[in-house]
Amino acid sequence: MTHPLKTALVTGATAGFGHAIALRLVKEGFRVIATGRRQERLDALAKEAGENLLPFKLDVTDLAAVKALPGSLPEGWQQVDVLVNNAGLALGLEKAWETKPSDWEQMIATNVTGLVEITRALLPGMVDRNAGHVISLGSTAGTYPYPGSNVYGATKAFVDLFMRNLRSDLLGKQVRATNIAPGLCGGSEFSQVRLGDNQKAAAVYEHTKPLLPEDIAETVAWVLKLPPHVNINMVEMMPICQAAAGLAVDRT
Ligand code: NDP
Ligand code: 8X3
Repeated sequence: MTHPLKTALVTGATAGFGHAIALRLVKEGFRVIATGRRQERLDALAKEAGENLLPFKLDVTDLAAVKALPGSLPEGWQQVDVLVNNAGLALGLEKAWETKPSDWEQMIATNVTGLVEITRALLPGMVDRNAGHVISLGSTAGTYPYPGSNVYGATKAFVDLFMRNLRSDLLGKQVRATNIAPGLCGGSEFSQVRLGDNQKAAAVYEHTKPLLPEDIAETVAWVLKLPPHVNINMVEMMPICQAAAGLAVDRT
């Protein structure tokens, strides 16, 4: 059965960008499948958003659960028109040779493997219906290197080219693909997760006015709202207090 409202599935909707995107899309008139690992957060979000939001526990690194989509969704929610690949994380800021192998593995499993497998699960339906939109959260870290970004930045560079390559495969189809690549953004749990320390996380945003999750949600709403013949391939966004500030030279 098709539903008059479009359905969006947002990964990582229990915090930060995903939470703001899920709420914004409900406001924009979508039915939203909000996913993440923390059930109590999903339940709270469902209470806040009302009947057009379905909380659905999903760990994107659980490949059996990801591959079971969309058939594992409740009846009436299986036609996903918009996929927002937002779930992701950075772990640590150590130099490459000092990092924990498990941190690299988790970033790759979440930001790369989870993202491509959920896309593989939901894209065929969009192609069959010849309508849909895949939006992924990349990062400025996928374009500009910085010390300690090593595998995190590389996963986001992967997202950029994966989305561009999707566009190539989708040529001739009415399915859109967009990479949204923000820079410094506060108001989420990103730095707590990365640094494992609330004080260190707060210091990242000291004396700055970073982007906020609502700015990302606004951008998602904008790319979705454009006429169907318009595809935004990539959006790179930074707060005004941030810029790429040149190459470094070792003068020791
Ligand atoms: P948060 O840490 O606030 O949110 C991350 C979300 O991802 C949470 O909802 C978390 O939910 C979910 N998540 C993490 N691992 C998994 C998993 N294995 N399965 C399902 N969900 C998972 O971070 P942000 O909102 O800041 O980041 C969102 C995205 O934007 C990420 O991809 C990040 O890399 C990217 N980004 C962030 C920037 C920033 O400065 N904040 C800038 C540029 C890009 P749960 O723990 O409940 O599973
Ligand atoms: C998050 C932005 O600069 O911390 O992707 O890598 S940054």
